[in-house]
Formats: sequence, C-alpha cells, structure tokens
Amino acid sequence: MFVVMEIMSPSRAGRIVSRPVWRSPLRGPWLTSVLGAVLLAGLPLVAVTGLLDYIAYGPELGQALPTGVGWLHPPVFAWPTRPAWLFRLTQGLHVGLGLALVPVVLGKLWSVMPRLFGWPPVRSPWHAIERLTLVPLVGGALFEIVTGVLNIQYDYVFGFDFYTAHYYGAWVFIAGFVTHVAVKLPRMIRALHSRSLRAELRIPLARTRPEPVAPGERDSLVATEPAAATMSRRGVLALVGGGSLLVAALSVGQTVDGLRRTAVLLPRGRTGDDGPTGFPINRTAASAGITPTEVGAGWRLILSGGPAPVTLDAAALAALPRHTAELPIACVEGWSTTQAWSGVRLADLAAHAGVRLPEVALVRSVERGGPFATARLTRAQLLDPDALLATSVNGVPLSLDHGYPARVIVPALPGVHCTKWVGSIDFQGRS
Ligand SMILES: Nc1nc2c(c(=O)[nH]1)N[C@H]1C(S)=C(S)[C@@H](COP(=O)(O)O)O[C@H]1N2
Ligand SMILES: [Mo]
Repeated sequence: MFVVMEIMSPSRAGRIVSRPVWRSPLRGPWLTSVLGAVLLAGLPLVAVTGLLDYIAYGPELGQALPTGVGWLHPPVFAWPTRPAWLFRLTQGLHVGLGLALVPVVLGKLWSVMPRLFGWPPVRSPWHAIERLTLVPLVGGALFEIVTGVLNIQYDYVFGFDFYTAHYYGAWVFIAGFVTHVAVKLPRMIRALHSRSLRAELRIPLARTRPEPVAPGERDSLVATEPAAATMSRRGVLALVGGGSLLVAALSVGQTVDGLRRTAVLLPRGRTGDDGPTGFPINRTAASAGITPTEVGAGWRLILSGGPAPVTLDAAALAALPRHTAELPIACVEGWSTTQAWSGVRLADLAAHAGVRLPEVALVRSVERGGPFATARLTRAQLLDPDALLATSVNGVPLSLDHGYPARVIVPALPGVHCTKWVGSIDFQGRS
C-alpha cells in the first residue's frame, strides 16, 4: 500500500485493523494543481511588490531602515516620486494580496498533506531533492506569513529586525518556489487538463468521487481507502475562495479612505477619531518618547549643509512660502491614506539653507534613537515640487501624533521615511 502512515482503529468486530490516515476523497493532483495555479499567478506578484517595496526604501542611501543586506540586495534603482501613489500601490498589493492568499496556501498545504508525511521519506535521489525543496518552499512561505502578519498586528514584537528577517525569508521562499515550479509545472499542467473546471463546478456532493488513477498507477495524493465525501470539490474551492474574499474584504479598508472601519483585521487602521487628523497613526508621540516641551515653544528647525546652519522657530518657518499637496502616506504595515498636507517645500528649505544643488537630505527627528528617527531623501525626492516639510494637514495644524510641529511628506515615499517631529535637515550637496 502506498500510504503507509496508518492509525490503528478497532473494527466493528473488535479486531484491530489498520487504516490510512489520509482518507479524504477530495485530494488529488487536479485539486492540488488548481490551488497551485492560483498561487503560481499570485505569489510572484506578492514577491515582486515586496522587493519593489524594499527598493522604494532607498537602501543605497544608507538608511537606518532597511538595514543593509549585503550582496543579496535586489538591483536597486532610484525610486521615482511619480505617480505619487506608486508606493501605495506596491505595498497595498503586497500586503493585501499576501493576506488574501493565506487561505489558498493553507488549502494547498492541506491538499498535499499525505505527501508531506509520505513514507518512506526518500525513495530515490530525485525524490530526495524534490522533498528537500519543500523545506525552503513551505518553511519560507510560513515564515513570511507569520512575520508579515505579526508586523501588521503588533507593535514591533520582534527580537530581530523585521525588515531584514522578512527580506531574507523572501529569498529563501523564492528559491524554494522557483525550484518547486520548475519541478512540478509539467505535472501541474497535465493534472489541470485531466478535468474540466467548469464540469467540476457542476458536481454536487452526492456525485463527488476520488480523482481517477490510471490502472496500475498510483498517485500519492489520491487516498487508497477513501472515506465518503463530506464536501464536494466545488465546496472546497468555494471555501478557499470565500476565505480569500473574506480576508480581502476585511483588509481593503486599510487602503480605501471611507472604508477604514471595515478593516477589522488590521488594528492600525483605526484611530477612533473622525476629525481632520483622524487618519491612521503609525507610532504615537507617547510611544516614540516625544515630550511636549521638545516640540513646544522651544522647538527649533536647524537647516545645515550651507555656508552656516540656519535655525528657524515655528513662526519663522510659518513665514516661508507655503504649498499644499494631496499626497498619500503608505505604511509597510498595510495601511495607506491620502490627505491634504501644507507646509514649506523641501526645495525652498534647501535654498533657504544656502544649498543650491542638494543631492541628499538627511532628515532627523527630535525623537531620540531608533530606526525611525532619521531618513535620507534623494535629490529627486527632495526637489519634487510637492515634497514638503508639512506643518498642517486638512487645514489644521498637525496633531502631536502625526508629527507636530513639522513632518516630511514626499510623493511615493514610503511612510517610514516621512519623518515626524523633525528637528533638523542636513542638505548635502553643493552650495
Ligand atoms: N520620528 C518618527 N517618524 C516617523 C515614525 C516614527 O516612529 N518616528 N513612523 C514612521 C512610519 S513607519 C510611518 S508609516 C509614518 C506614519 O505617519 P502617521 O503616524 O502620521 O500616519 O510616520 C513615519 N514617521
Ligand atoms: Mo510605517
């Protein structure tokens, strides 16, 4: 018998007979391939948008976040500032699609369970290689799901750097995924051709039978002693698809202003405030250790890089030419929102500092320490006409939690680099 992993169970007559553990009549190469095809279409998009998010961080500038990953970095290019919603799209797709595919990943794992626990564990060298690729594939996928979900749900629970771990985990997964697809693709295509999806969707529970196995052959997914079906194959697909849709429906409010309250799975989406500053907050002033005195009357903005540092107080900053822009702020944790920000153009601040041709801006928060306290902006970012040191949003001064008295906002810049409670900007370039 092929499925050798068995449990002992007493028969009606009281004798002990052995039964295979995996008895669902639904398992088979076709069902596994349908779920596999969905993942083959979806997971590359999750991986690519994830890598794009990494590039969007501008790691080549030596940011505090993400930390360096050595030679394993993707081909880095200068992240553009247009369209302004670019990062909102890439991170929204990465998190949204990543979450929505979790039920499919679980369904796929369920469908191949007999194989994961197949016995003997290794039947041939080829079989050994095939099985070994499952370690990075399954391990990588589960690691990415767990770290990703934890990062969305909780306030930095990791003992390690999330970005670096999630990034390395991605390559482990990608390596497993690419080999798995290379090994399985022909089989998947054959299995998909073995049944018609349309016909399958018309088969009710009463007519649900195991997938046929050619005489003399065996398929480790198809149960040797199938139990009676308790669910149709279309029922399984509906369950998995419905699960995905449910997750998607409960997450979409993270990215769509106005649906914010429906994003029940993603706690950062909620602030409980309906006012002009009632959009999501990544980290409150209190949790960042910002004291009212630091950002009160004694607050100063120091602009350096020019012939001599320039110090502005809030009134002097407010006296500079002002500009308003509707710009999204998008966090890797999955939420994003578009708001109307007003403040002083970063380009004007560079000029004010006496730097004619700024190349990089090093922005520092009054926040002490931590990877969120500094960020570097490229020339294209700091010279964008909508790149602002914002002091107000939606017509009112920034709230303390949104970075009062001044915070950076730049088109298509990841939220993490939109530094709040800015204390200084160093424009590096030629004066
Ligand atoms: N100084 C400082 N700036 C910061 C942060 C922070 O923790 N400290 N969080 C960043 C992150 S990760 C995001 S997504 C945005 C969120 O801005 P918001 O809280 O105003 O929505 O602020 C960014 N700026
Ligand atoms: Mo963020």
